[in-house]
Amino acid sequence: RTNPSAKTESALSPYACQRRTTMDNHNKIFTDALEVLAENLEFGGNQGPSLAFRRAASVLKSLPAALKHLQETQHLPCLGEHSRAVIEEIIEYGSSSRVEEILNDERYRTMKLFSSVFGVGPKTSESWFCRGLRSFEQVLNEPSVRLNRMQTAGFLFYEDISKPVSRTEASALKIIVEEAVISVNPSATVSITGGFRRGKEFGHDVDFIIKTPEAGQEDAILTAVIERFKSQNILLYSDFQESTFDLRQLPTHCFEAMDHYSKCFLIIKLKREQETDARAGRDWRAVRVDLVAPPLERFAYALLGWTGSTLFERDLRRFARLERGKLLDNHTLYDKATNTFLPANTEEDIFAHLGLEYIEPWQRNA
Ligand code: TTP
Ligand code: MN
Ligand code: MN
Ligand code: MN
Repeated sequence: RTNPSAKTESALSPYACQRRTTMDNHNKIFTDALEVLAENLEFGGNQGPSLAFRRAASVLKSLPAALKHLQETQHLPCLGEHSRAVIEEIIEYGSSSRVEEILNDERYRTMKLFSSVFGVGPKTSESWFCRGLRSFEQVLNEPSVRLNRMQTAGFLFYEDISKPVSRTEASALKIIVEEAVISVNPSATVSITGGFRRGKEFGHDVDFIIKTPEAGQEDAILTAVIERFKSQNILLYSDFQESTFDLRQLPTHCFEAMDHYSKCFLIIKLKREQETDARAGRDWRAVRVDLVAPPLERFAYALLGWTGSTLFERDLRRFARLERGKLLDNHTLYDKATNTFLPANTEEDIFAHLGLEYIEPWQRNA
């Protein structure tokens, strides 16, 4: 009963970057519920409380088996009173009354619907909801609503881009992106990053990172790739953001900040392999694609940052700052004790600088 090794054996780190979390989630019934609670709080602008539910869900995702009894959560980190009550109710009754209530809530449902549109975030969704709008039809017929270019594309291609992208489609896109990149610069390479690099079977988009050996070519290569897609008549939407990268900059303290690399958010026509959409009279579907092109010496930091998951990234930075006195972001790793930047050629180098065991991309689904 007082096995001294039992405690260390079951000790799970409160940091996602010290846990191995594969796609094999044995506690989906609990994590789905906790994530609905988190999302509902985010829709109300309550990021802090929502993070508690996100962390609780993440801990459960890393467990080797399904929870059967509440006592099993006793020694787990990041599980607060609220999360435990939700888990207990689900163990006992199969669902959480609070979660069911949220899923039927008009505000939650409308916010969920509106923010599913490319270019529409929680702020825009909220403002539409507050104006009494409840459906896409009402939004599109409301004279006071002014859609920006991204949102216009989001509605135009909604049916296609709200459908998950498969791994097969991601591989087909990789060939298209690779062909375009190599035609512009034969020594550049393309790697898949984001959710597909973590082993996901489906994604909301496909993320690619481009490695260019020549310094300062990052903006030029992306503009040339975009031009090539245009000339191939497969470009449906493009938002190119040129590099604002400054080598002297210290890592940002704010996680949400976008990075400064040259990047573009695209909607691409992807040819369908077999059946053609007879009704729509077209043999392609629209797919969201993100491209990022960091300078060569920043590749490892950018790859690590773009691989995700969001919670894994958040905890890497938090761990670096609180446990190691180092600042990490998508561009660099800075040691506050010695006032030096720590160089890295690979992701392994960054984990080593932080004194962390290496976590493979498919183990970062925190
Ligand atoms: P997403 O493509 O949003 O998410 P995902 O690939 O994990 O999941 P999904 O299957 O739904 O597409 O983002 C991928 C990673 O890119 C995420 O960890 C955040 C990161 N990212 C940055 O680091 N900087 C940026 O400027 C942007 C746009 C994304
Ligand atoms: Mn398993
Ligand atoms: Mn993605
Ligand atoms: Mn993306």
